[in-house]
Amino acid sequence: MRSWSAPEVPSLPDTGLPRAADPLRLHDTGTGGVRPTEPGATARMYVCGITPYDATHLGHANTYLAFDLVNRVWRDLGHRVHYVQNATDVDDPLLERAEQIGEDWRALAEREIQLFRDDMTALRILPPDQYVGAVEAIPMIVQMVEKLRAKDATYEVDGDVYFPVAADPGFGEVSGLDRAAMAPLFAERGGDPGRPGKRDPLDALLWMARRPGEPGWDSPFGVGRPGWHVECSAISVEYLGMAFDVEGGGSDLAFPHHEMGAAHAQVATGERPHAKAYVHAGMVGLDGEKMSKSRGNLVFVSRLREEGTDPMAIRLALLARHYRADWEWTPAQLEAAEARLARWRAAAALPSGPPAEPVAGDVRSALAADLDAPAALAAVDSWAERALAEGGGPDAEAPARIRAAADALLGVAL
Ligand code: 5CA
Ligand code: ZN
Repeated sequence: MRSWSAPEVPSLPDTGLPRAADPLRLHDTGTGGVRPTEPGATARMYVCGITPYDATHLGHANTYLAFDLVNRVWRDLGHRVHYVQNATDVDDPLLERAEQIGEDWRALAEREIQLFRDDMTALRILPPDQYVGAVEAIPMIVQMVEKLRAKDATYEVDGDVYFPVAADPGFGEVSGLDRAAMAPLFAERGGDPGRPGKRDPLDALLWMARRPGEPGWDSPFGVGRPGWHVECSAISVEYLGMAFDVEGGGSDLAFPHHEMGAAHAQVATGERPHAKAYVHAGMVGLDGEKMSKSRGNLVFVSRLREEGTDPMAIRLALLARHYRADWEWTPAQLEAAEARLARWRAAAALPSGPPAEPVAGDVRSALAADLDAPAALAAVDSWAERALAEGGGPDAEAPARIRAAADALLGVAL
């Protein structure tokens, strides 16, 4: 599918700022620790995309923004970034919503994906190099299920194909959960633990035989459609290979989604690990509940934009929270972000200011330490306050350098 258009990313050394040096450290869910990422010349990242049955809400935006920071920090360190994202453009919730509103499921998906692209563009989120829909990925998915079948890592229940989790000795390493913790999450997040005929309640659906009234595609295992986890597993391995640097998403994807995806990939290829780090953003809530399409308690990015909110203020409101925190959205946070944006813009428009080098250094070190965006914002705040208090400063290059650093590292255009 088409990705979206890339904003310009300034190169900070070109503006006279020194090169970045601190390697990016990120929290890995499986090991529970913060570790340095060690990408080669090209850093490789897969981030799970939306299921396009409703508009992008602030929870989604927060998750994509976290991985946008990863992308920006790697680029600032001189890496090329190979970034892949999917869109789950055929799955139960999409088909159910299409049925409910009497719209063709393809038209619904297409419309919501376009709205997502527009939201991501407005928020200046760098686009993936490959943006891949589940439907267009069916040949890769079928190939992965065939590889699993060749390794005797599939079985059938009434025409549906399952993956036995026992096939992967590393099962559990992605989420770091034990079976007691896995069971309720599996049931809650799209699994079918109680289905008669399964060998293990946790076994995951790879291919679902066509149901009446639903779409289906030809395959060596009959006409049907892919399970959810194998979609991301197949797409990531196809474009990035194994042992890519970061697999990302919200914390609700650690189990079962990323756990199963890794198990599929590891068994199908005979290599491990699927990703070197599994990185998860916290959940954004509203009124005491996780923001979710099924709960309907959503604040949409597109709605805020329609109301005239500056997307850079939305970006700053999200950056004010650490990406791994779970937090509640309130309108007051947007007001605070608008005030911050106005201060930054006023300071960056002055003819001079305090030197930018230490500020860029502080922003870089904050982001390199597991994406501490709140600390990065505080560094720019103190520069802006000094510049405004003094009506400028000794360095005529500083405002332009601060604008470049805010743009390149934080994605905030001043
Ligand atoms: N299509 C699948 C992934 S393959 C999916 O989970 N789609 S989604 O539309 O439900 O979510 C898209 C991304 O936003 C996922 O990474 C998910 O973890 C994240 N997300 C969903 N709700 C929230 C929330 N309330 N706060 C933060 N992130 C969220
Ligand atoms: Zn996914």
